Amino acid sequence: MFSAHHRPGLSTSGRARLLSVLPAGFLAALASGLAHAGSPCTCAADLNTSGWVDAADLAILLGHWGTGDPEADLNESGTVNAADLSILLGAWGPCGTPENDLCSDATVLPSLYWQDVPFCTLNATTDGPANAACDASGSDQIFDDVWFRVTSPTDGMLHVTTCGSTFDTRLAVYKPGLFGVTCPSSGLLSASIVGCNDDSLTCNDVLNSAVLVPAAAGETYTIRAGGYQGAIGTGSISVDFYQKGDLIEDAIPVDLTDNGGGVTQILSGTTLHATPSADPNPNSCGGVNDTKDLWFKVHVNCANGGAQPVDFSVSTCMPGTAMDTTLTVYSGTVGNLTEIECNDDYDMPSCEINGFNRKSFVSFDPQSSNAIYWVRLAGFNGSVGNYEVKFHLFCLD
Ligand SMILES: [Ca+2]
Ligand SMILES: [Ca+2]
Ligand SMILES: [Ca+2]
Ligand SMILES: [Ca+2]
Repeated sequence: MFSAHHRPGLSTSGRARLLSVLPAGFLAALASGLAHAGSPCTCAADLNTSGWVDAADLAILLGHWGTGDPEADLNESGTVNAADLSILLGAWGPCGTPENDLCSDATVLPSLYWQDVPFCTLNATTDGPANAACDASGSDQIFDDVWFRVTSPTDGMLHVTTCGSTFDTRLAVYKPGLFGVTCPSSGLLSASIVGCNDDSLTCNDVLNSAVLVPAAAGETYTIRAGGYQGAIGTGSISVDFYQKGDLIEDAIPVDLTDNGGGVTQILSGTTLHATPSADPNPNSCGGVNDTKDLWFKVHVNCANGGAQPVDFSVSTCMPGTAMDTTLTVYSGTVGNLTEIECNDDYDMPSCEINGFNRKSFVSFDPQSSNAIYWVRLAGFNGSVGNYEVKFHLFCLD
């Protein structure tokens, strides 16, 4: 890395001399505006990303003069011409810092389920503290960081990645600390780190980063993106919220303990924001595998130690279900599921929507008490809507 303090720039007189040798007509273009398009960096004219807009960048631009090379086509007009030159000259000198360089200036994102936001760490300063949660590859700091803030629209999970970024990123997520402080510091009044990552196998470039943390509806999370050991560059962060139960790792817990005479639990909600589980997913019924689904983690248990479960059933054939569902029950563990039962449309009047069997019912003998079953409630062929699901267990002494 160069040191900005020793970087030679052009003096005012040098710039004046430069102007005298520029192609005719550029002054008019200069007056037409200095908007920078196409890059998240405030210093897009810094073509060689040195931290300065200087003669080296000018040489690059002139070297592409008249071409459509996007590297030097600053206003994305399709041609490198006087308009691009005017942008470069207008930005002459040291680059400014990103507007979200400081945590206190974090870019506030809308409260959406899914969004991608470009960022640039060129000329960013390191204002966040090191944290043991970030310790990897000999460093626990996130260098040259930029900041975002977002409020969760839902209870569930927050998934942030820098996948696709052009450099070795690091990423952290914080939740408010004492008195609602949103920025981390070394003091007592610091935001709390809830996740940090350097390299993630979930990104095509494993030097990019990903964090998956629990989220609470209405809670504000602060996102910090930076680099490993001085790596800087451009990228995009994806900020995704998954509603409770959308991911199997965040399955909705259902305790089905029969104290005698059977036990019933009824839950309701919507799959409106549910996303498809990984495909292929074991699913022997329904139209397509890749349906928007919610997961339930059901603890099937007979309170009387001598009792045996004889019937476990799950049903969406309830008045509150207004969608074409499928239900699949699995045993096993996350990542190693075995399908036990599956149903798309059950033939019973309560399972009808507009006179057609659309809702679902599964039932089987669990064989043993104190077991975990995974229930996947999906919309047939990608449909979403409101659901009401009934879990029932009956044990026999
Ligand atoms: Ca910073
Ligand atoms: Ca990394
Ligand atoms: Ca899902
Ligand atoms: Ca169905």
